[in-house]
Amino acid sequence: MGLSAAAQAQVPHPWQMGLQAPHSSVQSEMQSLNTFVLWIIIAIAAFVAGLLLYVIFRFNHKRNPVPSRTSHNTVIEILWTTVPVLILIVIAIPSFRLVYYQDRATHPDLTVKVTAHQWYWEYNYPDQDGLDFQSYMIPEKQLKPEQRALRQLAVDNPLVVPVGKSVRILLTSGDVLHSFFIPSLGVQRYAIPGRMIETWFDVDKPGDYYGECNQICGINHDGMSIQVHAVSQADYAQWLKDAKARFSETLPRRTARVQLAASR
Ligand SMILES: [Cu+2]
Repeated sequence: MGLSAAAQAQVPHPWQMGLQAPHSSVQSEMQSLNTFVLWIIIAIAAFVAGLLLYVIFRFNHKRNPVPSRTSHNTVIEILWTTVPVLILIVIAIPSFRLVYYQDRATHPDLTVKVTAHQWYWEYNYPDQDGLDFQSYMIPEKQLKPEQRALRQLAVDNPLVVPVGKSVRILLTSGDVLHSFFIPSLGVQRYAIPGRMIETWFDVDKPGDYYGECNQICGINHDGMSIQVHAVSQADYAQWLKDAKARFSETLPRRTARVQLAASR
């Protein structure tokens, strides 16, 4: 599986100020909401700063030696209650819409079960004869020179998905709390032992999209890198064939585990 150079990869950059470029429907929506809320925040901050400056200028001790004794003003009190409520409603409506949009895939094309372990990720394709493999971060010393920018990000076996398809993620943990976090795809969900949490993404372009476990989960928490490798449908079909052969040695072990569990 080729690891693309840092230039095409969705990775964090030094001195990055904004969010990573969006590459899924959910992340595009998240960035629009982020920009929308940012403008509301700028307007409120400017308004409050303007009021403060006006009060400092107009009502200081020199210009206003005898302060007003006003303690109530019904009109102003109604305004400063209703206007913030309206602003919160304006923010809440698109927020809730987005929360439910990213919560579940409405028409998933494929399902990947993701299990977090101390300290690696396990990817399982239940519709592909239970294709199952583990994904470990490549240690810094083993990175090729062109992979320098992928320090703490590149993995040995990426999660491979077809471009443009709705990928349903079923997320759980085999031990402690972890978090499945891929910024450019708008994915961030807890992996909780004993619980199955659903989310989804669709990748818009072929390439590599990097993330990390985002919940302190023990001494090698920093080694739980995530790499999503998005390819065309044809390449995906080819990869499935190769991967089934390559990772087939893990299948008998799994079957043995299931038999062991059943015999107890
Ligand atoms: Cu973790």
